[in-house]
Amino acid sequence: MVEMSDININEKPQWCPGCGNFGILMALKNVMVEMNLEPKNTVIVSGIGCNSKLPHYVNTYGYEGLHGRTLPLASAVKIANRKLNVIAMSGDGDGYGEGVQHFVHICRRNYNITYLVHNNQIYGLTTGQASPTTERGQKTKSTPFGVLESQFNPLANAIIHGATYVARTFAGDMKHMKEIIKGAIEHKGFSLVDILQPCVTFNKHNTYQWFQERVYKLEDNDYKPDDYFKAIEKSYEDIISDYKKIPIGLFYKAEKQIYENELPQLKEKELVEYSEPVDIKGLIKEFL
Ligand SMILES: Cc1ncc(C[n+]2csc(CCOP(=O)(O)OP(=O)(O)O)c2C)c(N)n1
Repeated sequence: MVEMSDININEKPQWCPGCGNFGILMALKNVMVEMNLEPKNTVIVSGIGCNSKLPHYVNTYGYEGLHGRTLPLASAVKIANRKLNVIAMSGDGDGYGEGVQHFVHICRRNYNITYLVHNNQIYGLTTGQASPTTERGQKTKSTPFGVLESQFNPLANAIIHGATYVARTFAGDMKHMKEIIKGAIEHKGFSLVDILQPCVTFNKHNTYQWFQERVYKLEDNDYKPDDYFKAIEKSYEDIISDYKKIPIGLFYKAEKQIYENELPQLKEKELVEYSEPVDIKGLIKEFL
């Protein structure tokens, strides 16, 4: 049985006091214990950003990659060894800005990967520039006269491009976060969990109180996550209501073929189980 002491690590998080990342870290660790996810079989892959330091604070395998390249790395890990639990994480900048092209195509492929996006509606690590999910009109360091673009809708994009578990939760609600993350890890296919996360230092607009006054749970409203078009429509409620209502919960869930299970090269065994060393020189020669 996995105990909390197995996944705790003697490393103090470098986040600002009150940062939503603390809650996300705690929720993930609790889920790992509840689901008995063994650290030796779990890899947390991240990009660059405040959020992306999280793999340093859990005793699993971890890989902090390049900015925006979280998903290609996570998919490479999955293809190398499907037996691993692969949890990828990004910020809204990393995932929906620099990494958006990967996001689209990884949704299409439907890898069995859990993707947690710490959506604080700002570039945190670089101290407060607008991100793709910053509200239109909001003044930030990079938009002193207000954001001119309309907001990126991560949930609609995930559904349209083929993700099979699409959910949103809130870093101020530990119970909800745990349930949604647990469902995402249990799900067989690509799951996006967009986590609304206050950045207490660089986003003074989307505060804990601001969210608490607006979020409501889909599951309390008889919502069923099995209707593709209804899910897309629901994912626009925050934008359409001018942020008076922000639904959280499971928007969409479906079953679909998993990309890595259809690769003919992996029919017999995992890539890491092939014992023959790769002939690098021969391979290079072949391509020259
Ligand atoms: C290719 C590249 N472009 C830009 C940067 C600078 N940079 C580092 S972190 C970051 C933004 C991080 O914001 P987000 O992904 O939202 O994560 P947060 O820090 O808010 O958790 C940027 C632009 C970089 N490291 N690499």
